[in-house]
Amino acid sequence: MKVLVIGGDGYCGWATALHLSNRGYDVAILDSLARRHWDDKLGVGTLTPIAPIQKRIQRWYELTGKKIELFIGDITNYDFLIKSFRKFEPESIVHFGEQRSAPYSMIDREHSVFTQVNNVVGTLNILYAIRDEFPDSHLVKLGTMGEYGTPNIDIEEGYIEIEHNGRKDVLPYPKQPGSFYHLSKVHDSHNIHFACQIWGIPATDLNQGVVYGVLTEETGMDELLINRLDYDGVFGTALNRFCIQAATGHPLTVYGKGGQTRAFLDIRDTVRCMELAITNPANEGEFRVFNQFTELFSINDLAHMVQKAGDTIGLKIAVDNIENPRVELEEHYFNAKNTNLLDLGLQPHYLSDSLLDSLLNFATKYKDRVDAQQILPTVSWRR
Ligand code: NAD
Ligand code: USQ
Repeated sequence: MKVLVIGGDGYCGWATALHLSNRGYDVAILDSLARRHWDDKLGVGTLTPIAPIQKRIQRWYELTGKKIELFIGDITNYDFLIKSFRKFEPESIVHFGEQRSAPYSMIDREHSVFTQVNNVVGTLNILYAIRDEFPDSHLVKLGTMGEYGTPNIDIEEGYIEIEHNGRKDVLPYPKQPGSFYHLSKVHDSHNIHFACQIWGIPATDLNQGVVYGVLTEETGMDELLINRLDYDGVFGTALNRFCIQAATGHPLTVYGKGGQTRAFLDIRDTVRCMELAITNPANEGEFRVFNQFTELFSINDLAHMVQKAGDTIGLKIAVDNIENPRVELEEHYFNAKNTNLLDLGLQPHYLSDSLLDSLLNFATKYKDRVDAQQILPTVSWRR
């Protein structure tokens, strides 16, 4: 099967491209390399040194004999997008190619507008390319668990049955996202759902939790294949940041009370979920939603787990509850369903087993590359 991985130079996309290539799929990567540029403009960078995309792909070919085609360009440019589609003729389109940081989207008006234009227009262009020339292609789109927000009831997978004034219907699950980035994903979901209904496109929206870990079978094969590990206040997720903070002797930066609960999964499960979604495609006109995560943790849970794992390698780790730069509930109910991917055969990895090997050990190995200026948060949700 021919799979186009849009955003294939990024964290999830790179690991997915190699995983699929290794299993015999004919893979192409499409990426604008914009993420490297955004890092440069903010003066931040991955802890692990990632090679240029051309070198990564060349090394993969030397090691395995498997070719990955490369399309460098921006999916908000329709002309580039449709020409790439025509050249590769994808059967599955895996779409990771968006601006994915909540803090980045909250920097100022310019970054909010950019995030929403980049994400919403890119996805709309893909929908039109499928409609016009590749109507049988299956779109596998990365959404996010944060689309749901933190409602005081259980979170279903995409849809909820509602009874109102004596009548019943199955409706899209209510969305209450917490940043302009998360909102861009909600807008995407609505656009994809509508396109499925009117044009019969088959699509899967994967509401993914926070992904962690550097290692997959493939990215661990060679230093030139290493994946990125973001720890700065804009692109670094809490768990990554805690590991780097632990390795450098900085107290863990828990925002506010730390009762914020989120969904999580290992990068090795992300790549497997992508394979499960493309080998079990949605039906014509179906807008299918899977919640893609394996475990739920509060931020305090994460801090305790990092402390415990750090203890085993002699790190003495303090925790600091700093003022929360975000506007969000710090103590709340959170219970989400995730049975769809498990039913397709996902066998989860667990954070307690991978924290050391896939995160803390990388954090200590590369700690000399840490820029101490990037540890504290720099973006506020407030005016
Ligand atoms: P990333 O920033 O590492 O990778 C995204 C890639 O997309 C980058 O290489 C970037 O250059 C490319 N890109 C962005 N806009 C583009 C455009 N207009 N045209 C072409 N390429 C473009 O992000 P990631 O962490 O790999 O996330 C990938 C996707 O998964 C995103 O859609 C994100 O919202 C979603 N997601 C990520 C996580 C996570 O924890 N990392 C969790 C849930 C969902
Ligand atoms: N947080 C801390 N300390 C930190 C950093 C963050 O307490 O140093 C808190 C935040 O306030 C928030 C929680 O940790 O309550 C999660 O923040 P995060 O930065 O780890 O993750 P988030 O902003 O939610 O975004 C990440 C990815 C995004 C993806 C999302 C999945 O960057 O692309 O969509 O996780 S989810 O959270 O399920 O929506």
